[in-house]
Amino acid sequence: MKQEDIEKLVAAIRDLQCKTAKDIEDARVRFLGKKGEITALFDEFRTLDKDGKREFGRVLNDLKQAAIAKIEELKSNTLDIAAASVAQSEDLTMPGDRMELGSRHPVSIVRQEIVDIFRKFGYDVAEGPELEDDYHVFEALNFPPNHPARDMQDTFFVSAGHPNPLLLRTHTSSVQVRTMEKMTPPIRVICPGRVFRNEAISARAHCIFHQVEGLYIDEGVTFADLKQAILLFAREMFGADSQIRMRPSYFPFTEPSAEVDVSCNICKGKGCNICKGTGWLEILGCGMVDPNVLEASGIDSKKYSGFAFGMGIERIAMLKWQVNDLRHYFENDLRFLREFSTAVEV
Ligand code: 2NL
Repeated sequence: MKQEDIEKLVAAIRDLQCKTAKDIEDARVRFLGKKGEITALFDEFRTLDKDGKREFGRVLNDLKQAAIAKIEELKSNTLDIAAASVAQSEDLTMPGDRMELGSRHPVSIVRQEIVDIFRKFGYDVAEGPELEDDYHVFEALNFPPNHPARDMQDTFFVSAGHPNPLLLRTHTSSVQVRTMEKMTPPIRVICPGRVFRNEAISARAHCIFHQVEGLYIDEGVTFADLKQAILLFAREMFGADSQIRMRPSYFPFTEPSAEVDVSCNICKGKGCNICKGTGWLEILGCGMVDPNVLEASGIDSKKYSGFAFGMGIERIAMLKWQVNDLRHYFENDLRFLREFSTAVEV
């Protein structure tokens, strides 16, 4: 075995040129076939002594790898081969692979449903930042300075120890504050969005959830308007025969305030385990916007009045589909998500 024979082969392979698939196959047989030139060198190699094996082992292997690589390169650069392999392996007239379509998340479905109902009533949709400041989340909404919701326990503060610290919004009311700052009444707006609270995660509480809040401000708006708006919403959302009832409640930003129950659409008010035998399900909180809140955002509370309401989207979705654990909404387990796949619109 001679070094120069090997070098000649290296050069021959390097300079190899082929036009057709046949040329490439001929070249492969010439070098790598059973009786090929490289194969012959390997046969000879086996007869060499230890020193000879040490001398030629590496170069022979390199030569063989270079030949294989060159043949592959020629194959991929030669059009009729590429075409032939497509023709052999694929029927281009076959229908494509089916893609599994994702489906909308239940929270997303319900948010859209709520938004659509209020759009039909003439409300605009507004969105705003999730990272907010203390002023828009608390101060402008009439939270007294020592209100427990400002406590570190409930709110994720991003920068503390500042007169107007940054924080993750705990409700979307901040978007409505920004709307009041920008607009003059009449204002009809709903604000869907993600909110954050520093809570231990359980079946009934999560540190991230979704809300839709609504705000209606004009001259002469009364509690009767609020009641009617909520009743119409409940009938659109839960069925035309739904009833509502209001219980007095307290929020810092509304006065008077109420919590609203809708008649249980499972047992039609007779009492079942979903409504815990009461016939009623709590769906939202609401009230007449506190004059302080209007004034803080530059709206004349002598001329204008308004109502506002807020609901948790996960809660409404739990009632709609009888989901018993809030954590399902955040785990993205496909077995859960696929239950909603019929709701896909393609
Ligand atoms: C609930 C209760 C509520 C509001 C939200 C609001 C916003 C402005 C002014 C006054 Cl800018 N009020 N929002 C009012 C009453 C209740 O939410 O249980 N949410 C999940």
